[in-house]
Amino acid sequence: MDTNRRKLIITGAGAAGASMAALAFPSLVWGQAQFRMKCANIMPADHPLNVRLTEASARIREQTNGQVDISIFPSSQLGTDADMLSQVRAGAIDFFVQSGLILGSLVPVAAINGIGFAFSDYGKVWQAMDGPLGKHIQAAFLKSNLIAFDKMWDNGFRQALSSAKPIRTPEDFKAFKIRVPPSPLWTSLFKSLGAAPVSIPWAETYSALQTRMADGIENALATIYFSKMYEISKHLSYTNHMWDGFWMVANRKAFESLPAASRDIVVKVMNEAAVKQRTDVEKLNGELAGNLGTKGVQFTKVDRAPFQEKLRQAGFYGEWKRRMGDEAWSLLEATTGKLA
Ligand code: X2X
Repeated sequence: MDTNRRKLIITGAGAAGASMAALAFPSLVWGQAQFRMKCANIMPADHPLNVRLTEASARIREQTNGQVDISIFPSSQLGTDADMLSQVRAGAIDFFVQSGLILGSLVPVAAINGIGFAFSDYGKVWQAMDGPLGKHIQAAFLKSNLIAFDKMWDNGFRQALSSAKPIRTPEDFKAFKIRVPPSPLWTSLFKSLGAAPVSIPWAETYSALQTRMADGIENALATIYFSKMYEISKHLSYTNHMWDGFWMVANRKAFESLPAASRDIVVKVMNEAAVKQRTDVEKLNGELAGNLGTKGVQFTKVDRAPFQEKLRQAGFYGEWKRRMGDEAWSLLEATTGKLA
């Protein structure tokens, strides 16, 4: 955490009140968590995101001597993305972990990691997101009273998954009803690729494939695997069209109501967990092809150049440069090289 944010958090008003309450009524809090908090997301419970969050929550309980007890709610248990975003803003939940592109409905610049074909590999991803671009986005979250933790969690490079036929060229996307998450960047990306994107929350995606409301989806291998989307759609094309990761954002007031020492523990443990989760996901995304193959998934390698060219011709990069602003765009291009 940078010094400014640390200062800001340490001077938060709630902390003094909370520890005085503990001093005044020690018997009431003895042996029980003083701070029960909720952390929600849409991902399956056995995805590394939730495995590492659960582990981190236990570690936080231990290191705060039971003071801070964070319950993890996976699998959209507390609602859709839109519901959870309102809840974390209102303080009904304390932490929300979700794709920058979806959080972009509140903090537009948070969607920038999803610019099509921007990142070629993980080295570049973490250079940007752990570096100046990530800092720029954290500052934007703070303006909306959300504290974004330093280390993003990995979802992965996203691939196209189709029910009827493999996607090989941009022409295959013509009139292809691809499910996209609710996010303007996602819709724009697939419109620019010539597809017919339909915006559907993740919790409804499996049934959208079943009922053929969508011809396919796009997501990272690990997410496809843990959500069992391969049961319906079996053609996976390695489009690598975007890198997607999750920000952990906290309701500022709730977070600042923790005593300073506990806040430091939460930040440290969550950041460490995110870094471990990155290794889990990268490994899984590399290994899962074999496993998905045994479940009948067929893999297609694609030439990505014509897809990116199609985006260029559609004016996608120019439009998103305008929408993201020159500062953020140049921080992105400092890592990815020139896009627009
Ligand atoms: O596809 C989604 O909705 C997203 C971004 O939440 C996931 O990757 C599961």
